[in-house]
Amino acid sequence: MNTPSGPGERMVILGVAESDAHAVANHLIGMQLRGHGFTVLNLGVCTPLEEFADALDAHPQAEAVLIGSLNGHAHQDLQGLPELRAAGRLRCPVIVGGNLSVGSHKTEADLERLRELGVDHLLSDADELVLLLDRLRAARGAELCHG
Ligand code: B12
Repeated sequence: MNTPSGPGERMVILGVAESDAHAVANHLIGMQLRGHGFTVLNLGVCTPLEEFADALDAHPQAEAVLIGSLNGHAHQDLQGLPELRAAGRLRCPVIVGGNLSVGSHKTEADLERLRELGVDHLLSDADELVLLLDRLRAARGAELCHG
């Protein structure tokens, strides 16, 4: 879906991490967000981080970049985030969700490693997304009001 968003429209960039071919949640999340009125630029599965950055360069009005990872290799796939951020790219909230490490037992250390790369928000349930996007938008609005 490559329709540019008009004034007042809400847009997000969505995709699945580079090594990851799990497509179902990606499609469901896209549908869910469109149902809430978002314009969704869905880059689909196996998307290198650089392509998320290119998409944000092309659509700087996007509110967030949403990256799914199910195969357990989120940390490896997001290794390039500090370098892109240091180059001034991917400067919007990066939200990562799914099954974020290998194995069924997830530890706080697994999540902390992702935060250390610069991931802004970690979610395990896509149902939390709209609430988070609304919260981020409200916080941005408040920042603008207070200069
Ligand atoms: C279907 C499936 C496949 C299919 C995918 C087909 C396709 N085109 O999508 C195939 C067979 C290709 C596959 C391959 C593999 N898979 Co697979 N797969 C599954 C399976 C059975 C279902 C996934 C699914 O579609 N669920 C339905 C969706 C709706 O649910 P979900 O993905 O959990 O998403 C929810 C949340 O995670 C979250 N979420 C997901 N994405 C995002 C994104 C954002 C931004 C947010 C906020 C939230 C969010 O919200 C969703 C709704 O609540 C799961 C096991 C399971 N029962 O979950 C394993 C599973 C994900 N696969 C797994 C593995 C290991 C693999 C392989 C490595 C296996 C192999 N050795 O080859 C490969 C990896 C391929 C690759 N390069 O990624 C593991 C991952 C284990 C881990 N992380 O530790 C799982 C958990 C199975 C298991 N128990 O071991 N897989």
